[in-house]
Amino acid sequence: MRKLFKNGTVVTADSMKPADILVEDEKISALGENLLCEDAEIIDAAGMLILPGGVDAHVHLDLPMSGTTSSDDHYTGTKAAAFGGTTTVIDFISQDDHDLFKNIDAWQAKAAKAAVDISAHANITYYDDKVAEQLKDLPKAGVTSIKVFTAYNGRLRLDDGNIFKAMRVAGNAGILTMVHAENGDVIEVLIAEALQAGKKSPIWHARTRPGWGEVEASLRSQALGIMADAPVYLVHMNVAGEVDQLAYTRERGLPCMGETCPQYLFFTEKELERPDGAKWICSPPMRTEADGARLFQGLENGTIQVLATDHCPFFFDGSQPILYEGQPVAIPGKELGKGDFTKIPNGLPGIGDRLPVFWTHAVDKVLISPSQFVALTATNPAKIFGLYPQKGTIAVGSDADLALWDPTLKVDYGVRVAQHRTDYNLYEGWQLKGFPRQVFLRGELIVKDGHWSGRRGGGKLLKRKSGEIL
Ligand code: DUC
Ligand code: ZN
Ligand code: ZN
Repeated sequence: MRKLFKNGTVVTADSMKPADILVEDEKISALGENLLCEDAEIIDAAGMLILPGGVDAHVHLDLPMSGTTSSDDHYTGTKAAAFGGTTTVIDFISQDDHDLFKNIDAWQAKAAKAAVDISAHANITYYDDKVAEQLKDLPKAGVTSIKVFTAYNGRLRLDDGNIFKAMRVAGNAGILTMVHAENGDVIEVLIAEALQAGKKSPIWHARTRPGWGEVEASLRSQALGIMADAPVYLVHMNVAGEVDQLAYTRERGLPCMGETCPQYLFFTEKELERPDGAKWICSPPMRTEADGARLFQGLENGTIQVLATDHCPFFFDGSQPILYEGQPVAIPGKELGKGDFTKIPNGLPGIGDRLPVFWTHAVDKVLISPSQFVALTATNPAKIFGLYPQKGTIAVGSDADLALWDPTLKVDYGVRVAQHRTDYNLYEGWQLKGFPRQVFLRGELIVKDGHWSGRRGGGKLLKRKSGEIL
């Protein structure tokens, strides 16, 4: 199979210039002006920017929570990703069994139906000497990142001593430690008090998870990493003070990095006061406009390296079916927490929204350059998580994951356009400008003008090497 992309403008993290792209056997085999290849299928990309397929470093597919399961599985979620121009995602492997390798096997069985390329981080939510032994061997299975939690007491949280120990083993083994940084103890106290006082509406989700807990826990977890001689990556940064803490370590040349997600840039906790506020419940919660502005600035000035999604959708009303691929589907969702915010499944759709929403509000508004956009949404996550240069760029030898991006295309966005398997979209009624017209996964056309030609199981399970510190 040979394809020649003619007349497009190729955007990478370093440059933006007219170039043709020749694709052979899933890879980019030549890149340059006026390429010729007699037997190649010609794809005319005139007027298009050609971006590397997006890399979403933080998604939750088929995740059990609050008595239900997140409504996108490894097929539907990756298909939705593709519609938004993302061709690689990194999911999480729960530590359901203490045995890390059994968990990887179980995850691979579920991920085999992915429609774009996929890998996973390993959650470490239980730690002992046996786990430590296995942890250092995770890279042999292509897993080079773990996630630990400073919140969710009695469930997912490790104490600081065990986080420190896990980071030390991880650092020695070339594994990056990602941290969910909130103050678990304070959250437990505040939730108990709120429930006792009958304060159960969605806004109390935010009020019981104060931002100062993240400021404190983000510095604490970076400090643990520094003491353990291990790099740290802060996930879903959502508060200005966290950006300050990350800037503090980075200014000192320490190996700390971070990510934020569109929901923290474009919404505030005020959404939780709406009658349908449950739609915006995720952990950590959204904060204020000033926090969003500081996060945006962190992306602009390089303090924050990655824009991911934390995609973890639930139906708003899972008693009412939607039509998905022509079939009625209803999955219990946010309604489970009617009358008690602690029972609302935490999480939001976003995997397909990320690129067009951020393009509209960052690149089209000339706040972020197209190359910076590519860096934040594809190249940096590929580098940090050990997928570069196979993923995250357009270069000879890279996988031919390409989004033909029309920067002039206006789309009235919402649940009808987004392909997530859920009944709502956070950006309902938003007018977006800049959207992918065609998406290719390793040279295969999988989306064209809103039509799906990808396959269940068409994605590859990716083994990752140790990543880079950016
Ligand atoms: N936060 C969520 O809101 N959902 C899934 C996991 C997480 O960290
Ligand atoms: Zn988290
Ligand atoms: Zn998450």
